[in-house]
Amino acid sequence: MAAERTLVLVKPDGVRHRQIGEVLRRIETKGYDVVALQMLVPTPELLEKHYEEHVGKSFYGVLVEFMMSGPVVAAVVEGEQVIPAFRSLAGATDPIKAAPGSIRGDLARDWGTKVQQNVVHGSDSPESAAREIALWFPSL
Ligand code: RTP
Ligand code: MG
Repeated sequence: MAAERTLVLVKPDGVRHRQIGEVLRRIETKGYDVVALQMLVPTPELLEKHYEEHVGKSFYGVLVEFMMSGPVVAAVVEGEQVIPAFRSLAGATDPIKAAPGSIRGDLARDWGTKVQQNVVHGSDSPESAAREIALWFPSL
């Protein structure tokens, strides 16, 4: 099967807790390639496009505020079935429910009422991946 690409974000909580290397290590150990990488504080405009499916939901404001609370590391990761594989590495959205062994299950620190502080983002479909990679890496 052909290689595919996904967009991974290490969210501000992961950067703050010095987990960039640990997240990238898990990706590389699994056999995937990091093919593009950058660190930035996202703008509201970028986040509105990135999270277009969530605009208007009750948690949207809290999510955007959190995502702008510090730098984010954005990576394009490549390999066979990397979109579902990274979702599996990341674990469930809610860090409380994320299994031990997963990135969120092992690394999330600011859990409790803060579901949004779940260390990483990963694209959820080939369509989302293409859209998100074009947003975060327009030169690719
Ligand atoms: P992601 O997009 O970050 O990979 O996470 P996901 O697919 O597992 O979750 P999704 O439903 O797309 O939600 C996007 C992010 O919004 C935050 N969130 N907060 N009820 C809440 O307060 C709530 N629900 C979701 C999380 O940061 C989630 O990752
Ligand atoms: Mg999502």
